[in-house]
Amino acid sequence: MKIAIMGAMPEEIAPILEKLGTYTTTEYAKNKYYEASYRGVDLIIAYSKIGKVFSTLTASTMIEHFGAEKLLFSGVAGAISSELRVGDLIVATKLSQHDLDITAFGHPFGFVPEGAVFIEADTQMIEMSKEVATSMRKTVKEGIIATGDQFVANEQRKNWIGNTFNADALEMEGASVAVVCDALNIPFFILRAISDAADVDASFSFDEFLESSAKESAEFIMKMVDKLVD
Ligand code: 3QA
Repeated sequence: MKIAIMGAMPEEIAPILEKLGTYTTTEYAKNKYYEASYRGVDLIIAYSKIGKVFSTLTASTMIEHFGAEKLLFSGVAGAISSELRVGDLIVATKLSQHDLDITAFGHPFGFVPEGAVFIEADTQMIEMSKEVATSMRKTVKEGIIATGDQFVANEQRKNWIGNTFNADALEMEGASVAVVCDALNIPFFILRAISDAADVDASFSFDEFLESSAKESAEFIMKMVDKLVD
């Protein structure tokens, strides 16, 4: 079994590489891929760089080139739901691209022909995450994640995304990874820890909490891997 663990930024996978200690590094398609053996399973780990295009490339590479059979994403997100505070975890039930817009032709936001507004994550791993949360004595919210090529630092834009997609959190990679995994039939799990509220203070909050929130997410992801191995 080969499991992919991806993030977008170095900080999002650093705690995972640190925990593993030893791994090999391979350069491919202008990125670095880290391979390790962990409790009898093969792991392929990478950060994609920011945004939908780079995350599409990395997810595709992990699956098609490195042979990943499941994909877990670990990272941070901006909160939309007022229930979510910095450090809180959210598991995506489904994801949508908030910046995909051919509404001029009467289509809904997030839709293109032969696509779908929402892509659903693997229900088995979502179920598993509930057990992991219980064992870690953590509360994890399940919700909708909206993805776009924008760092949202604007109450109006955030509320529009929240209302249009019923989204609870937003980020810049989840939905593109979801599209890849759905197309290639690879079960995927997207976890994010809140770093900011996507409002006027977002960039400051992000800078302050990126590392600690990324660590929260990474710790949970490794417990998910443990559960998958058990
Ligand atoms: C932001 C990261 C990108 O990979 C998406 C973090 C957290 N808060 C967000 C928000 N809007 C959109 N996405 C997010 N990630 C990249 S910009 C900062 C780059 O560092 C999730 C996310 N409010 C700059 C260093 O020069």
